[in-house]
Amino acid sequence: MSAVTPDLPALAQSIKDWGRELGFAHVGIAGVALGEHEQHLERWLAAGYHGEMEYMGAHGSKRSHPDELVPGTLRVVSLRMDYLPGDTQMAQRLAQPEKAYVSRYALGRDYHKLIRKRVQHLAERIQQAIGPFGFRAFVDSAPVLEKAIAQEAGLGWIGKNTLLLNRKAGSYFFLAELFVDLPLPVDPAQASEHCGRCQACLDICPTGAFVGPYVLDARRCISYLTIELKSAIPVELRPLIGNRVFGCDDCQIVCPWNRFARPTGESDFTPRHNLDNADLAHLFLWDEPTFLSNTEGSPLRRAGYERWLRNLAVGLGNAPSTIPVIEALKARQDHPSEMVREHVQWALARHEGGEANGVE
Ligand code: B12
Ligand code: SF4
Ligand code: SF4
Repeated sequence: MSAVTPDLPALAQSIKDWGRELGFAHVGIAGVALGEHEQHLERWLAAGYHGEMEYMGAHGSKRSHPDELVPGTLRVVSLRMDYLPGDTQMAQRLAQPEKAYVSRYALGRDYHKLIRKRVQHLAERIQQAIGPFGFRAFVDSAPVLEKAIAQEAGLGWIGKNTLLLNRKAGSYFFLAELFVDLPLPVDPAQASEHCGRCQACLDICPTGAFVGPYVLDARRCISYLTIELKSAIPVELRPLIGNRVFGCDDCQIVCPWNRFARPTGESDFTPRHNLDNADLAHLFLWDEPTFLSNTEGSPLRRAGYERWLRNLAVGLGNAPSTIPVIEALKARQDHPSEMVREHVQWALARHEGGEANGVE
């Protein structure tokens, strides 16, 4: 707690103003009690829906108790930053099976460092105003129930697609938090939800990953399969993945609230290397040094080269049987990775057997 006793309501307002100056679209303040979300998390873990993401269950009750993760925490400042870089023709790319679809959050610079730095700046501004106080900044990677906190802070509601939605901004944004030991006034939690009778996200999911509204079996989600899963992609799911090679946006594209999504003001999220309009075959021919240099500071690095090729091989297996597609696959038939070779074999077999999309 700070040495000076600050005017807490005025400080809360300043934190919101500074947050907006630092590029956040919305800032709210929550307490540390996350209520029923803890049980939802426990049930989800007990069902095994987290698959290989062992980190999701690895921190005991800290994930649902911010004050156990960082003792002394009294409030959590929740922040969101839009990431959609203008019109990237999502539906058009998904309808072009020879193109690679990279999910729209991953086209530009990795958000983790960028956002954590901004949250850190926010903490420094608070410190300038009130003197030393206890804080920790988080974005995505820590054991924090970010969407539950955001809902508590009034930033939106958790929709049936399990993402945080906002009536004025849809869902194409990142979440981040500043844990503080200051007893700031809290914002009203978002009490209403606005999905109503809609269930477009549940119906559109290409792999049928939703067990029901608000419950996702991550093991079937394309985002998990292409980014988190380290081993081979289950054969029965490969044809359903289409041309999605890194993440998936379908349950957001279809969401009516995303008509209100706003383009990001961050130039760092602008697509790099034509990733919003690249051919699968072209990306598959990047060698490892090219992959490493083209993905420097990008979220794509998380997959690593081997999994990148694995994902592209699946996309190519689902692409039309054209000469560039077949040639690209053949060029990687002898790749040193057993996993890559197996996915390439699968893809070539689809073309030989005439099972792939739009065989000529
Ligand atoms: C693990 C994880 C994943 C996993 C699992 C997703 C998931 N739904 O849990 C995978 C790899 C599949 C994934 C995918 C994506 N992710 Co992700 N992911 C996370 C992470 C690290 C943890 C999420 C979590 O806590 N899951 C635990 C389960 C239990 O939570 P849940 O499914 O959301 O369930 C909640 C509610 O639905 C509700 N609930 C559960 N069951 C029930 C039952 C009933 C009856 C009711 C009423 C409610 C209810 O309570 C639960 C707890 O709050 C967060 C970052 C973080 N630290 O929070 C990012 C995060 C959620 N991901 C994010 C993004 C952007 C994505 C993708 C869009 C990326 C992409 N384009 O490919 C996809 C979207 C897929 C989807 N529909 O969720 C953003 C979401 C921003 C937003 N607007 O909400 C986050 C917040 C990262 C960030 N800092 O910005 N992700
Ligand atoms: S991201 Fe794609 S695969 Fe995952 S739940 Fe949403 S629509 Fe389904
Ligand atoms: S698509 Fe419909 S049901 Fe799904 S999150 Fe959006 S509004 Fe809710």
